[in-house]
Amino acid sequence: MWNPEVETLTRERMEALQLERLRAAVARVLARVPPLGDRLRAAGITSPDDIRSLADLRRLPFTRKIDLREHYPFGLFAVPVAQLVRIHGSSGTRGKPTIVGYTRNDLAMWSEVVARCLALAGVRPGMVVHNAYGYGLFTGGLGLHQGAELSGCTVVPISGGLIQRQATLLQDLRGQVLCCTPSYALCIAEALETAQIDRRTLKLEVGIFGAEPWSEELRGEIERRLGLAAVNIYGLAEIVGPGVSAECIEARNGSHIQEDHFLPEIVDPETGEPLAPGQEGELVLTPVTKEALPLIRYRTGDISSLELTPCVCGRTTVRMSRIKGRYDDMLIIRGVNLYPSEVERILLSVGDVAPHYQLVVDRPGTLDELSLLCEPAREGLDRGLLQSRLQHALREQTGLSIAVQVLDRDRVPRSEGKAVRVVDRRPR
Ligand code: DLL
Repeated sequence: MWNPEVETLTRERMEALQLERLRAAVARVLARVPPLGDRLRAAGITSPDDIRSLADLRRLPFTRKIDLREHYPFGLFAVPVAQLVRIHGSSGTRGKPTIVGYTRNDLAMWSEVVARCLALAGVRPGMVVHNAYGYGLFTGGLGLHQGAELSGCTVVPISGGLIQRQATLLQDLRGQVLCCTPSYALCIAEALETAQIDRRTLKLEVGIFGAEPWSEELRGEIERRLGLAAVNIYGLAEIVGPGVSAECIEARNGSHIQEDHFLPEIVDPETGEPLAPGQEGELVLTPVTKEALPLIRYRTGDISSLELTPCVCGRTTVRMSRIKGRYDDMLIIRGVNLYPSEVERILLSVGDVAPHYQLVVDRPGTLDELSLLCEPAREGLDRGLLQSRLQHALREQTGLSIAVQVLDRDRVPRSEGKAVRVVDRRPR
């Protein structure tokens, strides 16, 4: 454990720490972030003394991505731009990126939580970290980088791209920890196969994968092809970047949230009503120690649930379940709700299919139609048979008829960062 003192706190002591920090965050917002401070005052919160217990968190108004957009770029910052040490952005493809910023203390906190996540994943000081998350405005590259440096690892800052070089350098520099999106891990596996590099000659032990939804079935596929233990890491730029939570290598059953820094809640995505532990809904996070961007009750849009039962690893921190998808990425096809991650699960459980796929939604007439582009796992498979097996499994398990197109190998678009799983061609 990176920080056993915090990561094994009793519930009572964790909640006392959270309450103290929440009050400080509320004081900060009231004093320094006029748009959010006014909203707190309108909800009857005029001083941190109005927060008497953690239950009062529920009285506070939500913050959403739209608020960051409306006050783009610096309107919700609690410090002058000159006090920022770094600026990042969220990788949203729609419109302008969401801009976030960090003070020096924020960067130190971020490194600390990433170091905890690396220790969760079983990373030890001295290991070689091949960091293929993109460096730049995206938080993945630099976020993992600074956490791995703090952990005492040797970082190879390769970033994304130059896929064949990824394979060669992974072998030559003896990377033990691979950091990238799960979809890019598969591209690296393919590049190794193309370069005829036998994975048994590599030193890989652990993969730290996140930044996009992925299924348990994809975990199995990546582990088989790369010969490593794949661990899930979660985060978002608005809260800090990667490092909000990660799975422990012991259980790999839910991601431990760094809840002394990020207060988690699950709410009904439609009504905003709080939901009980175990219930699935939208994850809401309050980063209570951020100096530059202290958001209150930020609606992540991500669908998850919380788990408080003890974990075999000995940490006492709350765990969040694997993200099913973003609420706004949920497809509603003829009344049926469908997350792309569910399609991934079914696709990979059928077998004989490569783990690359894309869903295309169109509306040729009045009804939405969904098709699935995928590839056979290897040459020589009967594509007609594969198509009917997939269509059958998808209909059985989702209730929808999805037109499956089994393309030639390498025809489903690849990406070096987050995979594009849904192409929406519906007329707007
Ligand atoms: O993706 C931060 C990150 C970098 C996380 C590297 C993990 C590893 P954003 O670009 O702001 O930040 O995108 C955040 O990505 O709200 C989720 O929808 C999705 N996401 C991130 N991690 C996971 C994960 C980074 N492990 C958005 N599983 C989030 C599923 C994830 N979705």
